[in-house]
Amino acid sequence: MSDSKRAFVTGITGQDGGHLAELLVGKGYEVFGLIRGQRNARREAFTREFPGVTLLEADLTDHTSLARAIDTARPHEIYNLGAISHVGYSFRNPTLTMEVTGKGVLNLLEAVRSVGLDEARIYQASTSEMFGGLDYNRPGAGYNEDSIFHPRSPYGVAKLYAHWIAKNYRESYDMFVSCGILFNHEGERRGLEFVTRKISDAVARISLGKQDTLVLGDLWPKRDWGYAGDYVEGMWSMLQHDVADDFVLASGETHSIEEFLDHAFARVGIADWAPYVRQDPQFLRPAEVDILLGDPAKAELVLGWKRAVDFKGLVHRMVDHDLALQREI
Ligand code: NAP
Ligand code: F7E
Repeated sequence: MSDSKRAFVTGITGQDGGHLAELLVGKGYEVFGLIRGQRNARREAFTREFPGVTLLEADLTDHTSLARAIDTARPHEIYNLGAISHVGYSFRNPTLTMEVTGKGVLNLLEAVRSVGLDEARIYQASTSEMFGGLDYNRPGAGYNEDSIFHPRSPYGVAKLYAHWIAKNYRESYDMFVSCGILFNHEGERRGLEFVTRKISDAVARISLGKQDTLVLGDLWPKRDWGYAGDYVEGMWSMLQHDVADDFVLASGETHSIEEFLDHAFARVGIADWAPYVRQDPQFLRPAEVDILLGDPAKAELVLGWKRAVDFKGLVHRMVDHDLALQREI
């Protein structure tokens, strides 16, 4: 085993996992990542991009596999990013969501204890979806670490269980478990099932004549959107801090999907996007989170965290990336 710091990352094949792997490898960590399934379609691309990262087979629903992977890596830091993370999917698969996104965290914490690694520092990926976006909470001010939770989806409820069990293990067993309550963060690694990447991909295709229409659900919900590369810096900072704690990472601005469409289409020279966008009830959710706005003051003050990419810069970055990608294909 090398002398460098070791990190174990669940969800390493996802959006944040890619950004975090890049960050940790750049900092000289020996990085281990969880890969699930007997033939994971993302393994090949991941290994090509990160040949130095060791992938260990496990699943958040399988305590034994987690314990084995953690015992192999013996990490100083564990980042738990693995989850069923799509809100719409969680309504259609609520039990699976609770098993992976909720109970998976308990499995991980118990696996850490069972291999005697209680001193490892753990990051838990909590979410603004735990707040639920109802305006009775902190009207106009933005949610912070003390705001009231009222999740509006099976995903949000599972994440709230995960958040509380993480805090409970911090308090009960004196484990270093920090929860990052992150608002939406996006970028070129974002899955096509999320609205921002769905838009940037479609805008690129439409501008190149490869697609006619973009079909979406509601356009009025507002989100506090930032760039994922900035947010993984915050995750790392949380584990370097003296004490385990909870931190909100957010941009402090909220924008509607319509505004995202404005900037995305304008980037390719289309001023009026209405003729290209159609709405379909299949993308509506049984309960919607109307508006999310975060207050990152604590992370800025205590961790010195600050986002670098603003909303317009984020949209442009995603559209430019997808344009380049579509031109190659
Ligand atoms: P993502 O792209 O959807 O990645 C999810 C990851 O979880 C994938 O690597 C996936 O592996 C893995 N996973 C799914 N089921 C698993 C299981 N049973 N066992 C082990 N791993 C499993 O998500 P993301 O956007 O990177 O988000 C990272 C984390 O932050 C998630 O926990 C998410 O809920 C949370 N979060 C995200 C945001 C955001 O705006 N992005 C905001 C707040 C919180 P496969 O590749 O094998 O499917
Ligand atoms: O939806 C609306 C949809 O799926 C954003 C996850 O990373 O951030 C993410 O959750 C909004 C919602 O992200 C479509 O109804 C309209 O109002 O991109 P999304 P999300 O639900 O905010 C949080 C913080 C997380 O923690 C989650 O893991 O866009 N919307 N039309 C649509 N959404 C999708 N996906 N597809 C549409 O066609």
